[in-house]
Amino acid sequence: MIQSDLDLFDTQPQRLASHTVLLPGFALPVVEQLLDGLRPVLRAAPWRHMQTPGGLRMAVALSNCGSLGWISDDHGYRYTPTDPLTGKPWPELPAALLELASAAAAAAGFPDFIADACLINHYLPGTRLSLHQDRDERDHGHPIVSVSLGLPAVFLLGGLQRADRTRRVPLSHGDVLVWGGEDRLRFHGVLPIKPGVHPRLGERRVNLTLRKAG
Ligand code: MD6
Ligand code: FE
Repeated sequence: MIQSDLDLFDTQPQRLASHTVLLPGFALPVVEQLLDGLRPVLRAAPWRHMQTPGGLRMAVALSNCGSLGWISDDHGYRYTPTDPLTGKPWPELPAALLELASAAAAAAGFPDFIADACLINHYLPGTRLSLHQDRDERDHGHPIVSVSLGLPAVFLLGGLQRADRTRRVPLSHGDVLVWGGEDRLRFHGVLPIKPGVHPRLGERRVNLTLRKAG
């Protein structure tokens, strides 16, 4: 059907739940600026696999920028002002990323969002992210803005209970997902990334989640 083919290229915001909005391709116009901003961040705070509190190695590699960064170790999950790997403050949030996050949040109905933390996740083909809630931020009244780059992913959008059914949301390069309000503590995860080569990022998916953590 022609209509469903066209849906693939739909760039209209899609409301997935009362306070969850998918903005297809919203980041595409600034992708090169984002990558330019991320390069020095990742030189200063390189990708690493953190340990879960249970002692397992996370499959996703991560880094952070902003005044706070999310970490996991045997003491638990939390935000820290410094990178445990270098002992230095996390690199600054690139301006293009900060501006994109506020613009996306506003487009999704959260007009006053100013991020102070960005968690940067790196997925190779086969990497998944198990169902979790994001609850380490101080005030859950602020939304989260999630930017997808590189290989496509299937995002699992669950409910407020772990056992609630999940909805599969395809996320492509340049898509931005915003959620907050009563959806802020929904369980969510990412299915194993399918093998592939993205023309700009190669064999990887990079996800940026911008938060007001402090
Ligand atoms: C990811 N994202 O898409 C992982 N969390 O790679 C998340 O865990 C996430 O996309 C909170 C809000 C939006 C997200
Ligand atoms: Fe999350």
